[in-house]
Amino acid sequence: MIHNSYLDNRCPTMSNTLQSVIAQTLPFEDQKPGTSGLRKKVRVFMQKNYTENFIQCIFDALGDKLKGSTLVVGGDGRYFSKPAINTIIRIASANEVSKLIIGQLGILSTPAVSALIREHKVLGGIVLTASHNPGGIRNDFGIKYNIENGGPAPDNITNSIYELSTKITQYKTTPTLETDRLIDILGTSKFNVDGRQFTVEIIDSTTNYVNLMKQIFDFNKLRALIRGTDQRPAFNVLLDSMNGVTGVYVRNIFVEELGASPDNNVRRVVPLDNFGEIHPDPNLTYAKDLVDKLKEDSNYDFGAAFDGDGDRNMILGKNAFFVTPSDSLAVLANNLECIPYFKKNGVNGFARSMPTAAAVDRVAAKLGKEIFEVPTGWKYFGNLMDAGRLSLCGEESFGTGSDHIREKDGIWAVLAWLSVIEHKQMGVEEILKEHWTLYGRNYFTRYDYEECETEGANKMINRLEGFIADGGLVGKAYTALGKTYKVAKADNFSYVDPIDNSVAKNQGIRILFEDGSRLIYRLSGTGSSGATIRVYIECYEKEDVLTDAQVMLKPLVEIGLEISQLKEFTGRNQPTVIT
Ligand code: VG1
Ligand code: CO
Repeated sequence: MIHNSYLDNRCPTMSNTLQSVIAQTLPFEDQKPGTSGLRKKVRVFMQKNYTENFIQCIFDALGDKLKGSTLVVGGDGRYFSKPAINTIIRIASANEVSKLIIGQLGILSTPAVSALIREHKVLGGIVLTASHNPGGIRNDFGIKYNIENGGPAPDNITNSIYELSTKITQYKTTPTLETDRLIDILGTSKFNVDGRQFTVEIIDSTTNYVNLMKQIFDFNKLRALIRGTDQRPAFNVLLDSMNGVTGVYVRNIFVEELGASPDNNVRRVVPLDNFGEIHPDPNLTYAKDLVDKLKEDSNYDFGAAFDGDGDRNMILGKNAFFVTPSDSLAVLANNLECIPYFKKNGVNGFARSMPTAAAVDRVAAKLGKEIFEVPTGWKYFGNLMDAGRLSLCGEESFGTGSDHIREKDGIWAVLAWLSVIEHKQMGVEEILKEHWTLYGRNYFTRYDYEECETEGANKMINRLEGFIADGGLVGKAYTALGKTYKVAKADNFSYVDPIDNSVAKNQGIRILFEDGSRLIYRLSGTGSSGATIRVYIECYEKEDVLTDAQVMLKPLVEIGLEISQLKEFTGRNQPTVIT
């Protein structure tokens, strides 16, 4: 941490007035936010006025609330973050924002931004990340707006940002506001812009978040687990930040606070602006490196990886025993009482995104809790949390979180898992087996076909929609590898928010079979080029809980390919990623 007193002298008197100006611009056609913000190649954001336009549109969408407001700004530190933040500073100052709270060097994980918005009770925040998408000059950048509850902006706001972006003709900025090294150094700088005071506060990236985790979890118990005690050996973890933003939080929480070894218990904990050229997505394909390490070294009891911006997590047990995110959610739901936060606040309902396997539904039924099924994307959980109906939720895409913030939270998920392990004094695999014995097992896999030709992908989805429209699939039986599945229902998922009654339509094609098995098809809303098709496959077994998931799901996978004719439409014989 570097404190520098010259900051106080930067703008010593209000007499040094800076003038904002109005810059002329033209709209871009492609600024429609996807599942989680606007994500494009860095070079797209680098175009003249591209970033400026989008920031101005965010501000315009906020209307009068913006004047005199405070916003949090930060991100995963990927390439182009700094110039983007400097642009935000200048445009915010000209648009009558009164203060920006910015993570030092622009570093804040997505969950940390959410926590800060809530802690300081400010209007919202801007998150600079393309999350799990690769970074660096040839890869992706992203901008996302979060609202006052700390969560991603809901559809009505992102739609209005997009509407504005198609018409924008000018933006306001303060070109003479000196941003050089401004975000590098902790401290507060005050500027006078058009006679108003404009404040930039650079904060430590981890302090607030670490304090929040300390309030939620029992750090003494977790420390004893990780360090070992006279009675018990250390529980040997390996946490992989994949060169993303969680590195700073992992070092602070796990190494400094909980006593993990900086050499043996953590890896890739220095955030890099290109993530060291890896794909910072914690799954079996892109975090294979970690999987291999755990397979090679059976001294490790536990492994976890995080994505670029720190909201995703993958949980592994000894020998890389893989926990599906759907199972992870169910296990946590079943054991929340061992976490002080829930002991204190109680447990309201649970929720999952529609494609997420229904393991948590069984826990909810047993515990007598409400369960919600929402569209893909964390923004759909926020209203339920604000209304006190939802405590824990997750997505099959390696997202897990609770109502402590309004984003999914990778570090939180690992601390929650370690709390359960400490409480039960059992390993990951044992916990899963116990869970499956009690509840049965929802086998789940997802096939991703990344960057397909858009035309073929759209045709495939259109054809499936046609089947739904004419009701042709219902009642049909499909057989593969000796197993037969009969279609009970087929639809395109639509959701009515129980709190504000807003409607989200066309959220994924669902083919539901008589025995409860499901096939789901959707197009990704986070890619930056071509079309990524996701196929989600799920079945439930009450007794047969120890078969390999890929073996168990093989017949349904074949049926899924047959119904969709995916190979024919995309020319792909294999998925890019299987999780
Ligand atoms: C994907 C996941 C979705 C997740 C979203 C953002 O969206 O499927 O569950 O909420 O990424 O995650 P899509 O539209 O590509 O399927 V992250 O870590 O980018 O904030
Ligand atoms: Co993410």
